[in-house]
Amino acid sequence: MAGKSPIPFSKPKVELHVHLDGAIRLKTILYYAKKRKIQLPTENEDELQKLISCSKPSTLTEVLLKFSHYMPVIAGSREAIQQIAYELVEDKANEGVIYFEARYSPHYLANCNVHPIPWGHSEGDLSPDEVVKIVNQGFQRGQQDFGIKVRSILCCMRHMEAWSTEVVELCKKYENDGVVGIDLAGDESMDCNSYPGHVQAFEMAVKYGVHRTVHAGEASPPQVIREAVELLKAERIGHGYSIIKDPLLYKELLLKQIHFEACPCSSVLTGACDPDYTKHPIVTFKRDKANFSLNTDDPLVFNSTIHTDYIIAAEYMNFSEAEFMAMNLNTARSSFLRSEEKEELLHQLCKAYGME
Ligand code: PRH
Ligand code: ZN
Repeated sequence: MAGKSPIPFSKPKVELHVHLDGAIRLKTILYYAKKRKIQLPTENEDELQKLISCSKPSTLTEVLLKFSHYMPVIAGSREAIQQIAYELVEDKANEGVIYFEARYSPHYLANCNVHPIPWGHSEGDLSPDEVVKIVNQGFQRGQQDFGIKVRSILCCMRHMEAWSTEVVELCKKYENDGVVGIDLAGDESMDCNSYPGHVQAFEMAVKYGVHRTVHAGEASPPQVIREAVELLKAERIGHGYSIIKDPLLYKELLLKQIHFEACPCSSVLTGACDPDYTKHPIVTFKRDKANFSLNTDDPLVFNSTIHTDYIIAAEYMNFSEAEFMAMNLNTARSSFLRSEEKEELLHQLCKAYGME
């Protein structure tokens, strides 16, 4: 469908919502499976692609289960973690992204998980703290080699409240080493009515001056978005599509200029939104001049690049060149960069867009 179209926007882009562990190259997974002697159901790239990626609308729960096919190959390996970080910078540079914020769970990559499929295969005792150091090194090398800017966001996981305090402490510890924010990810379609552990961690984030984004309103009702903003003090919402079902809350968040990290391709393949892109909440966001961005989320799982999402926006949502530019400027303004760095990024974009 969208894959064969020409690139609709070739100017520099900013991306705020991409998961490092959802953006790994197939080749790298196969390489480390062989190197670490971890058996995958296949050694063939195309077959692995079929196994890992979603080609038709599914559910968020099903999509998240895809990660367990390949995460055992990467998690727990210092070398693999540094390599996926480095390669993501190269891939984003090739897509014309000049600044992005990549997110991941240090606990997942350290192999502390309690996933349905046990991951095992840790190289000794890799800690979440060391994972952050290693990812930072990969990003640092990537920034030097590919000339773009990268920052990271550390994820708390909805079902693992016990990790959240450590996540916010890591955000604080590495605030001068590329970590710019905290997130809450995972399966929000599960029953998570009360989450004092996350609330406490996000309160600490406010105290520490750590920026906050929360996955909400993807597979959950608008109430979860309200909680994200009111309880967790989120400045940005990951997805947030269900907001349009609550016009009053939507109006309130429009006034507050809360940023929605929208992911077109992901939103349909997770079953969050109707496959008819012409009726997508992003169309409403654009009409209402909401503050939003376009992102890939998990390009490995959705077999996509940022161009896939921009093509969808151009073909089905009528995005013009001027609207892509305005959206990217809002995206840069809503980034978690420090103010001087944000100004520099905005300046870089304006120059590339011929606005100064
Ligand atoms: N919604 C919720 N959680 C997601 C999404 C989606 O946007 N994509 C990835 N993740 C989770 C995966 O479990 C991944 O391992 C984790 O976030 C950290 O990147
Ligand atoms: Zn996400």
